[in-house]
Order: sequence, then C-alpha cells, then structure tokens
Amino acid sequence: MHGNWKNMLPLRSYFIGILVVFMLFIMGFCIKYIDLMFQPKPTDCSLKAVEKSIELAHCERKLLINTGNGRKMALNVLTPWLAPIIWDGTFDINILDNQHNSTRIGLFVFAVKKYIRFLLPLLESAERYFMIGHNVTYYVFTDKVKEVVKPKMADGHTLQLHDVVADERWQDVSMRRMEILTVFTKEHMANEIDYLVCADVDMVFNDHVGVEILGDLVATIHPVFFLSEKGAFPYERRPISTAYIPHGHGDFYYMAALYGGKVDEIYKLSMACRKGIVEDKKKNIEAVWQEESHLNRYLVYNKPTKVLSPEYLWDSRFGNGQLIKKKRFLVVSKNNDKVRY
Ligand code: 5GW
Ligand code: MN
Repeated sequence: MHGNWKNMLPLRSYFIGILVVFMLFIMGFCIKYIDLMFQPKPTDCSLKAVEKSIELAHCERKLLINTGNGRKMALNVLTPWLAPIIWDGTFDINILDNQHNSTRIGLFVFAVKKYIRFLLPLLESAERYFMIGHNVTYYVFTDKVKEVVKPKMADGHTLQLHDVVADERWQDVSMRRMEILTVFTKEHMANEIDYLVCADVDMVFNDHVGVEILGDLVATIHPVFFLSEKGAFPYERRPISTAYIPHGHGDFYYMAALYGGKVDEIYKLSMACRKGIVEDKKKNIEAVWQEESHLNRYLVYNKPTKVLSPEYLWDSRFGNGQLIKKKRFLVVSKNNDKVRY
C-alpha cells in the first residue's frame, strides 16, 4: 500500500496532460470564434417578434387603430385577389421610375361651366407633384376652351384642349365624362399614351403621385368608407338598375374622382358604364351615385389589378386622417352657392 503512491505519478501527469490539451483546444476555439462571443444578441426570430416587425414595416396604420370597430381590409397592402394596395412605404420610386422611363401617361380632366375655375390650380399642382420626369399629356375637356389659362409646363408635358357641350343637369355632366372617355380612348388616346389617369377637376395634388399608381386597371378607395363594413357601402341596391350590386358582393367602395389603367382597359370600363347609364335612362332611373355607382358595379366583377389607398384621395373634412400619412390628392372645398347651380 505504501509503495503504491509512486505508481500513481505517471497516471497523474497523464491526467494533467489531457487537461492541458483540452484547455488548449478550448482556447483555440475561443480565439477562432472570438468575434462571435462579443457580437450583439442575435435578432429575436420568435413568431411574435416577426409578426410585429412585418406589421411595423408594411402596415403601421394597423397599429394606430384600436381593436374593435372598423373593418381593416383597406389597411392591408394586398387585396384578397392579390392586387397591391398602394400605401406610403410599400414601393421604391427609383425602381418604378426606371421601369417606366419610356411610358406615356395621360391625365383626363373634365371641366365645364363653373368648374372651369378648378382647372388651373389642378394643372399647376400636377406640374409640382404628378408624374414628375415622365411624358405626360393633359386631356382637358371643357365648354370654355377660350377661357383656359395654360400652366407653365415641364419639358415632355403637353396640354390638349377639347371642346364639349355642357349638359343642363349636373347628374348628366358627370355621366357625360364616361361617354367622352369611350370615344377618346378608342380613337385618339390608343396611339398617344400607354396609361390614362382619370380625375375630378375639383382637386389639387398635395404630395407625390407618380408611376406607382400605374397598372392595367386601377381604382381608389373612397376616403369616407375605407373602414366601413361592406353592408354600409353606398352601392346601388335596387335590382332594377344596371349598377345593382347585391348584398354580400363587392370588396371596397371606390371613388370616381380618381381611377385609371391601360387605355384599352379604360375603354372597356367606360363602355360598360356608359351602356349601364343609357339602359337605366331608358327605364327612367338613375343610379344612386350616378357614374360612381356604375364604376363600382364594373369593378366588383372586373377586379382592379391595383388599388390606391385613401392617400390618393383625401378630403380634410373627413375623419381618421391620422391613419393617412401622406395626403397626396385633396378635394378642394366648394362653396356650393358659387360653384353649383
Ligand atoms: C356641377 C354641379 C353639381 C355637380 C357637378 C357639377 C359639375 C361637375 C360641373 O358643373 N362641371 C364639371 O365639369 N363637373 C365635372 O364632374 C368635374 O370634372 C367634376 O370634378 C366632376 C364630378 O363632379 P363633382 O366633383 O361635383 O362631384 P363630387 O362627388 O366630387 O362632389
Ligand atoms: Mn369632385
């Protein structure tokens, strides 16, 4: 037993040897991966964190809405048929501008009777914010061609003035736009432009509106109804009208003050709406919101390929403005006594 401890010596140095090798191995590992040890904490990839970051990146508007009332479909960035809904932050304008460097764009505006007063402010604001750097043709239809004051226009922008008759009834004035569209999209615009944007004249551009709004068939969500339940949309509900939309049908309520698309798509749209208006007239009826009702009916069964958020149609009198970061195209307030008749 006494002589045994001497026999243990080689065993002890054997263990120390292994320990040293092991420690050297650990040290080597540490030196190799030293940068890993001092890196900041890796990103939190838990589902909850990812969900939150997606929501922040693409749809901050959602966070601004408290839970409960309000239908949030319009706040998404995709429709259920996978068309983009254009909100600030969803597009890179430099990429899109490059894609559209040889695109020819038309802006269709109708201004008869007293509404001629809205034309110059609209065109001047367009020169500041609408399709900057692109080839633009303004198609203006008016009964007062001689009174039109031309705005100062950038290179590559042209103004075409066309004479139209002014209808007696205001309801007919706005519906007449559809008829003019059918004629011009077929006969003239087809060779002159690639995309047509149709706008009300009682509007001003107030922030960037560019090629991100171009698409085969594009419509804008009505700023009053973007959080409304479907059942509250003011669609035409009388089956006797050609603009009839049954309950349960439809996705958004679109406003007729801004829509557009490829010239042939606008031709098809305006033909369908005009046909509906004429058929209703034969039965002595008129859709509840005139051509806007027919536009909505068309778009329920011919889904737009791109939808514009209320950033592209806003009225400072409307609620929920805190959800709209950029108010790009604004309704001009009308003193009805002066402008209407
Ligand atoms: C006039 C009185 C009542 C309603 C419309 C008019 C009117 C409309 C007019 O006298 N002259 C005219 O050119 N318009 C065209 O129709 C304008 O392009 C106008 O933007 C469009 C739609 O009419 P709005 O703007 O009065 O319709 P809301 O729904 O935007 O008020
Ligand atoms: Mn208007």
